[in-house]
Amino acid sequence: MKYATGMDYIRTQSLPHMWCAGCGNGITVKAIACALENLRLDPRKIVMVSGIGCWGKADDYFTCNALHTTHGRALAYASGVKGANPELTVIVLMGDGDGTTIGGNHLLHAARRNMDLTAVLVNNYNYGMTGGQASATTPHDALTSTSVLGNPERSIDVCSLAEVAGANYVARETVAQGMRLSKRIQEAIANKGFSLVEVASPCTTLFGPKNKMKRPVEMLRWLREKGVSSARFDKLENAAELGYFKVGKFVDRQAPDFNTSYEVMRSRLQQKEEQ
Ligand SMILES: Cc1ncc(C[n+]2csc(CCOP(=O)(O)OP(=O)(O)O)c2C)c(N)n1
Repeated sequence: MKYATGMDYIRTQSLPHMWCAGCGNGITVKAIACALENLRLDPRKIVMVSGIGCWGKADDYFTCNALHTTHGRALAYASGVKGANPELTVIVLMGDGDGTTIGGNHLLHAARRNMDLTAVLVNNYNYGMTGGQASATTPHDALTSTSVLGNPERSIDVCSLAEVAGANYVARETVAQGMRLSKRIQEAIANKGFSLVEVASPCTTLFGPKNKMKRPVEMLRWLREKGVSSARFDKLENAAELGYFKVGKFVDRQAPDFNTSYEVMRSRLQQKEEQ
């Protein structure tokens, strides 16, 4: 069996990348590139729409078209791109601060609208680029530069949010299992409608060291141990309180995407005009 390398989709001129040692962003780039190769997509017909932050720099490392936008607004720009040219494959790259905190409202409505976009949201549990402030996914009681005595807030479950808002495809994986992650991204791109893949990833410079995980490998172990299947999660007592979270595919449905519905409405206008 031939395994994808993803190399046709990786912009080698931009390497080495700018991320810290042990960061999961490189694994996620590779996972996306392999998914694109397996789907045999033409890089000229793909647009990577990124927000701002460490993960927001990811569009630099692909051979595809790129649109580097503003913090929290990548989904709005991506909706414009897809609306203008439905032939394009649009992949949205957002951090947790980007996609769930400042941009949470856009996430809700992108899922509800069910436009054919694939959001790859790298959750490193804090605002990485600006110094490790708490975000909407920072676990309760975790230490960050803005919660030095522990986070008094509770974290949001991005996947549940996307599911109830109406996304066609929702999954979560960790960077500790890159091939599984790539498979989910491939499924997400193949699904016509709004898809969200949450990538649980280590911030080895800020979040890890503040939370008793001084070395990158300790964060990877944490992700691998705590990320469990839905079946295992449901069997564990006090799973959420003990820091376990579900990984796997949560939603894979075929509700009509926005552009398909829009064409139906447009044909009504045509019918009216012909009457
Ligand atoms: C509108 C706006 N608000 C705030 C900022 C400052 N800012 C830049 S990156 C960033 C944090 C990014 O965190 P996240 O989205 O989680 O991505 P990460 O860096 O962790 O990959 C912030 C607050 C900005 N550039 N624009």
